[in-house]
Amino acid sequence: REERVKWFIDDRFGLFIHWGLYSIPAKGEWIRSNEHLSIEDYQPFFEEFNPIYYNPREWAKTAKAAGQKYVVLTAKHHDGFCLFDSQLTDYKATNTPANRDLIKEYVEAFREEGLKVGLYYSIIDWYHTDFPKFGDRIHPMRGHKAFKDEKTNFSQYISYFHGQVKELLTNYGEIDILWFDFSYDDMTGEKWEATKLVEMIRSIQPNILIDNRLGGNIMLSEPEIYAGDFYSPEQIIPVSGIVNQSNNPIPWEACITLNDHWGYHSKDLNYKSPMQVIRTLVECVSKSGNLLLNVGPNAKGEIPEQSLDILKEVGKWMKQNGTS
Ligand code: FUL
Repeated sequence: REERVKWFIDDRFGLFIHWGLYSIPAKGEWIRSNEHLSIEDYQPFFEEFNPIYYNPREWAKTAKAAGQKYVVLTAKHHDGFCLFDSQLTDYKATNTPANRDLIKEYVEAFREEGLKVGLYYSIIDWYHTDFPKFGDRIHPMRGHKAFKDEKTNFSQYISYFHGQVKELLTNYGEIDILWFDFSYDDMTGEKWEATKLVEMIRSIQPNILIDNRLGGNIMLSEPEIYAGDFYSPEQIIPVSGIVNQSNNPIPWEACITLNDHWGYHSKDLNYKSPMQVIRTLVECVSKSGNLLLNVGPNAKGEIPEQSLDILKEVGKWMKQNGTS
């Protein structure tokens, strides 16, 4: 792991991008779960998805100017919609009015700007028929009587999940980070066949970094193989860095939003000030951690103006005070 994480520890600052069908209703990426929307309720957004201003080159330039060195984009979030041209589902950008593989353009654009490229992949899937619904804690159809006696074949979901990860690792050249999200309740790493998954990942791309969320988010006690390369505190900065059981520091990356949502939310104007963001970055770095700072582009593919303004200010500060 030590060799693998070298660049990551050195780079320290990345851009997180949450973007998908949920950008259209503009109430954050959990809308289906929060409002108990069925697949049918959500379908109009699939039919409407047409990000005419999607220009990942612009995004990449923005990130670079802010002093960010790497990026992570939601290839698939919990709603199950894929920004990439998967052969394993029809629920993908190529079948919407967008009509193309948005991940391909993204990977090429950021690589061209010299940034390391990561993909977020949701383990949770609210679209797949074989993902448990009725008894689940967060599924949009939890407790819904129509699903009470539904039989799901979880192993089919696992092959789908592993199969999609394989596609992401074989169709877009070298990927630097796989950011899985997330395990809960009894959804431990073994439930996802995480050991097998990680072996497959490493056999295709041995240098890729994997976050710690395959295994119930408990890096310190999971078996080494899928414990992950870095810890991923969310919306918080650990009080004094993070150590493992033998008291050695382990790599970590705080992921933090600019307002109070990950996915685009048109009414959430509770943006942090550039000063707060700079302080957050400094605090992470001073505690030997990274900062993955989030933006949520809108349905047309534009990063909100307020986020761009913050990133610009951070960039100015980085130019004066950063190391490169
Ligand atoms: C969480 C997810 O449920 C959120 O939607 C977001 O992606 C965040 C980074 O991780 O666990």
